[in-house]
Amino acid sequence: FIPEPKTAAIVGCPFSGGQPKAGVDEGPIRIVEAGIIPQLEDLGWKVKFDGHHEFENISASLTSDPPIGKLKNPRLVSQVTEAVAKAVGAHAQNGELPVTIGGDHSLAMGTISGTLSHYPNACVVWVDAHADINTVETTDSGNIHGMPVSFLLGIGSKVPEFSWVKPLLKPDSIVYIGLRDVDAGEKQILREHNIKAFSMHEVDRYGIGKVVEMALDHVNPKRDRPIHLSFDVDALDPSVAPSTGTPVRGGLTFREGHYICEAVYETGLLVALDLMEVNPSLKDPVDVEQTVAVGCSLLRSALGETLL
Ligand code: 6HN
Ligand code: MN
Ligand code: MN
Ligand code: MN
Repeated sequence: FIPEPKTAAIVGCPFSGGQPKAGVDEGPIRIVEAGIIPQLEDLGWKVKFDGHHEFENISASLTSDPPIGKLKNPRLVSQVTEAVAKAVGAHAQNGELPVTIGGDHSLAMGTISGTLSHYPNACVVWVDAHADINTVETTDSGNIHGMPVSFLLGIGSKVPEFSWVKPLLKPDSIVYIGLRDVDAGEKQILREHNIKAFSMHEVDRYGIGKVVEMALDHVNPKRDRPIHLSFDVDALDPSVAPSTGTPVRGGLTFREGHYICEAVYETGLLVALDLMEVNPSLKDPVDVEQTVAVGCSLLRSALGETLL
């Protein structure tokens, strides 16, 4: 039984601690200012939004947060993502569809944990230029936004500070679309755990329609599992979404990105949605506005906006 939530709960997460560039915390603020709430209401959703989450009390409580191994801001990221997991889990429990707006992609450690707490059988469609699956051992940058998937899978050395993250995600329950900048250690992990990934090479070869069909056939062959869609805006080509922290050329077109969202919505199985890594401080105002607008339109597509 898959409930069909008619209420979307916006979980605004102004958080940048999973990576070093300031400004990604402004992403959710700009997307709400751009009118995402009335836009979703126009699609027929009841939208709940009680203000952006405030993580200041968490940062304030941490007098110091030195690296653990290479990991930067580990206590901050752990406590923030745990709070997000609780918020997302509670919205799911209420029969609402949590729409988490980031903020950096470390937040998905929280959102997906929250989804799995209520829908243990959920699968994840992860749309990104990057695999975000580095472990404590493989990370080069130490930026935790490049690591959430490994924590969710429970691979790599355990960090006691992250003991709240339960390894509830199975390697056959996540599928990637859009990859094109995957670290050597990450490629090895993908191979070792047989994790299905459709890179830009496959998007070129088969076309986005076929890729989404194959991706869903992999994680959701009977189309009976709830779907969590985690969309990193850097999956899109930088010409489409320029204002993001780790842009990589050769990305999804505007339509390819929207097609993924539309096709996931069409399954009727979407139970949680993330839009991450919009950073309104990295480009000139025109490029920033374009990136914020494309963020809004991806969210609308995932929540049922149709072309006809
Ligand atoms: N993102 N693989 C690189 C790293 O630092 O581990 C890049 C990660 C990017 C993360 O875009 O969400
Ligand atoms: Mn809330
Ligand atoms: Mn990402
Ligand atoms: Mn990315």
